[in-house]
Formats: sequence, C-alpha cells, structure tokens
Amino acid sequence: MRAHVSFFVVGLALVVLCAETVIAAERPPNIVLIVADDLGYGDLACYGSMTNKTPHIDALAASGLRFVDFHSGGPMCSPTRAAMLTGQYQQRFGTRFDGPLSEERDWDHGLPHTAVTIAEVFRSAGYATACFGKWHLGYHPPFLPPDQGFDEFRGLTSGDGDYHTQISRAGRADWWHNNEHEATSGYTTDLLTRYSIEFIEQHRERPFLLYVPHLAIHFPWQGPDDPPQRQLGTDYADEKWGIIPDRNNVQPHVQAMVAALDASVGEIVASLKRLGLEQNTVLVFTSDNGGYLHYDHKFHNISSNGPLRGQKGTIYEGGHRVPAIVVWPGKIEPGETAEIAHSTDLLPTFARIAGIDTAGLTLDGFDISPLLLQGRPLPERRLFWRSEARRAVRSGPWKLCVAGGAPELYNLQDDLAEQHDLAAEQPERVQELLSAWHAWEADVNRSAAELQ
Ligand SMILES: [Ca+2]
Repeated sequence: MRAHVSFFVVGLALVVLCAETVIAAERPPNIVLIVADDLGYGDLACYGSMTNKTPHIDALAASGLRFVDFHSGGPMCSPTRAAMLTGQYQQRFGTRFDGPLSEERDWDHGLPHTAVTIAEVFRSAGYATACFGKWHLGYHPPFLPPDQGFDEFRGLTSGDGDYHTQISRAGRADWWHNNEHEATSGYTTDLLTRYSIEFIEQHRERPFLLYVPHLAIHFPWQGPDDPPQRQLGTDYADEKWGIIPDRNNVQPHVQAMVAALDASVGEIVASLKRLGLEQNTVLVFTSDNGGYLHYDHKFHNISSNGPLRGQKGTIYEGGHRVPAIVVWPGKIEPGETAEIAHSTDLLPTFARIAGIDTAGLTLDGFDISPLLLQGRPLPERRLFWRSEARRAVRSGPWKLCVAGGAPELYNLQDDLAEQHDLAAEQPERVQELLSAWHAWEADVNRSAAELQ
C-alpha cells in the first residue's frame, strides 16, 4: 500500500512538474523596468555609498548581474527616456531631445508618434503594458503613454512634481490616469509602488511589461516626512528644490528619498515572489542620468557619483555612467560585469529574451542577451553623446569629450576619474574619434530631418 501511495505521489508530482514546464515554455517572461531619476553612480550601497542604506537594491545586485560600465543615453531626463524606450539615439528625434523637455518651451511637443516604443513592441506581441511614474516625453494628450503603447499610465508628465501635492514646477496639477488628470493624495514614490503591485496582481496570468520611472531622487528634495511645498497656480521655477533649511547639506532629504525608493523596489520584488512570478520575470533597475553633487553651487552635498568626474548634465562619466542591475533568477548568473552597455540596449535585449522579432525596427542598441544569459563578451562598439554643445564618444577604454573647449581625451581604464587629458599626446586618436563623432551626428541628423 505504501509503495502505491509513493508511486501515486511521485506520479502526481511529475504531472504538476510537467504542467509547470509547459506553462513556462509557453509564457514569455514578464519585464519589469525600474528607473530611478538622477540617482548617481555612488548613491547605492552596492555601488559604494557609505551614507545611503539600500538593502533591497543591494539584494537585487547580489542576485543578478551588476554593471559597472553602463551608460544612460543622455546626462538628463528626457533624452535618456527617449533613448531607453525606443532603442535609438534620442538625437534621431531632433535637437529638442538633446536636453530635457521644458513645460514652457515644449508644452505642445513630445516624443514623435512615429517613434516605435518598447511598449508598442511588447503590446503587439500580446503583453499587458503599463507606465507608472514620470513620463517627461510630452505634457498632455496626445503625447502621453497611452499614445505610445502603454495600456495604462498613472503618474506625472512633467520633469518634477511636489512629492506630496503632485504640483508641477509651473504650478499645474500634474497627476494623471491615462489621458485624464486624476486627484490623488500620498507620497509619489509610495503611490507608484502601489500602482505597480496592483498591476502585477491583476496581470499575474498573462505576460506584462511594467515600466516604473520613479521621480525619486529628482528634486524637489522631499523625503516622506519632509513638508509639502508647491501650491496650484504658483510658479516654482526659481524655487523648484523643495524646502531645504540647510543648502549646504541636502543629503538628509536625499537619504530619505533613497530609502523610500529602496523600499519600493523591495515591495515590488516581494509581490513578484508572493505571486510566484519571480522566476519568470526579468527585472532591471537603473537610473536616467548621474546625480547632482551640487546645484548651481547653491545647494551642496546632494548625490554621489563615486569616483567619477562631473555630474548630471555634464558629458563626463558622472553625467551618464549609472547603476544598472539585471535580475532573472535561474537564468542570469549573479555577478558583476565590466562590459559596456547603454540605455538603448534594453529594447533589443528584452525583445530577444521574449522571442519578439525586431527586424523591421531601426535600433542603435545591442541585444546584450548573450552577455546576460551566457556570460559572453559583447562586440566592440562606439557610443556617442550629444547634450547641446557638449559631446562625447566612447571607444573601448578611450573617451573623447568636447565640453566647451578643445577636445579632451581620456583612457578610462587607467583614469576613470578623467583627470589626465591625453589629447596633446595622441592627436591621431583624437582625430579618429572626432571623425567618428561627426559621422554619427550626420547619421542622426539625417533621421531627424526625415521626421520634418
Ligand atoms: Ca533625471
């Protein structure tokens, strides 16, 4: 009798196991893309921060692949978002995307509708798609996420909003549900967490792409316990930072924002675990650009970019080398990689992992799934930045920067902090990289001209 029972139990287990295998094979993985805002290379404990406590993101880093040479498409918010969501250099959409969209100047503009976004790619493959957070690629319909492939959108459209009153820098109510304004109350980071978990719960039975572009840790620098600042109808262009009693030390506010961001990541991961989705979800955590060390020399001790030179807005490494962690339990070997990757790589990589054909798309990014899944090195390539008058090109260890004066040349392998300009010693390399940069610019400008 005991033998029969054992046989029955083993048989049942096999049936269950086979059923699970079939489901896993039929169902492509969920994609969760969490993007922090203005989070510097040195702002996480797992990237060397001695002041910020980030246990949940550190746990992600320990369970996934941690990049030490990952770059945002631009050193500012809108440019990187345009690149990340399309897999293309944002300059292909025109010089407007060299810098952040502004509520005054760009009110009636947005990411062109002809741009094919990651949400459109995944939605057409049957995924449920959602964006909860800061859009900053258009301010009102028809330039919001619902017209760029997202089934659901909740959050803000401008570059920054009060974390408690959700009022934009220009004094507008800036909280949306799809294409409509929505009244809300709560701390922005926590609201986005709640929406994300609700979405995951609702879509546990079908593949989903969840994009969570947190506002944290962009100004206004307000932790959950800091006071609200903004009121409707008041312009905060000259007072956009929140209420900061000690302008020499913004760190306490930022620490609280980082802690809330970390808790959000922890809650999203916990919900995936609770629903049994963790093994079938690729989760990425990254930032849209480097951190502010100071703001206009008026506010100090804000973020850390670790050993890197420069900060948000510059084309030195501190402007665009950002934290990036990719987790897929059982599929991606935990560890650290020094391979060079970029915001534009996410779309082609996710698509490959999900088995979606991208043959018809113009993509600048690489499919980095061979690195993620097999640990294979990536092919050599050049990366380019243009942020208004500032420009840079990266080729292997070499980085050419034009930051207003003569071209500067650095060898990042020996000089990560970009302190020793080798341009005078290597004029041929400078010329070669400048030529590459000009060829790239001609190419992206052609794309932009075709949009007109
Ligand atoms: Ca940003």
